[in-house]
Amino acid sequence: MKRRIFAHHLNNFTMATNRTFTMLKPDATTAGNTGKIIDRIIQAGFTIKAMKWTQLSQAQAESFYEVHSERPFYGELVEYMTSGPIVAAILEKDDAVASFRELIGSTNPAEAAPGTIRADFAKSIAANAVHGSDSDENAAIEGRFYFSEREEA
Ligand code: IDP
Ligand code: MG
Repeated sequence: MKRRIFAHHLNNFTMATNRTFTMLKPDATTAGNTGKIIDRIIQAGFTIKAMKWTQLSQAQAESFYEVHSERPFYGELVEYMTSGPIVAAILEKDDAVASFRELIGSTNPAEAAPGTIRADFAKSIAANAVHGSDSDENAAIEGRFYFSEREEA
């Protein structure tokens, strides 16, 4: 019994350090690229733990991007992120945060490496197809913005 409890806690810890959070942004959903991008994510070895198609309200977008509230593009970003549907997902893989940032490429699609999701699907620096968390801590916060523990696979 003790062993089982220990293994359960160890497993949760390991999983928590290997998760990231993504959103497919309105440019990707409205262009019909949702399926293609999800396929790239799966083919790259990520496991989907939770996923939903939804749309951000003004208040939700302001809250999600609170960390960027002092940046000059904040207003534009919030307006853009509320302009259409998004797909939110929690993903799991070894070294998930860094691995996913590599898969999506640089913020500015003009600078994104060939073959990355942003190089192939992004329209502009704001409408850049996908979000990817920048740390384990933010991945957990952002995942909880959309999903309760009960909703995770
Ligand atoms: P990241 O998404 O690559 O982590 P961040 O610097 O965290 O990039 O910026 C968050 C989001 O804000 C970007 O994904 C993009 O949609 C938007 N953004 C970043 N820089 C600019 C800009 O200079 N103009 C307009 N939007 C921007
Ligand atoms: Mg960021």
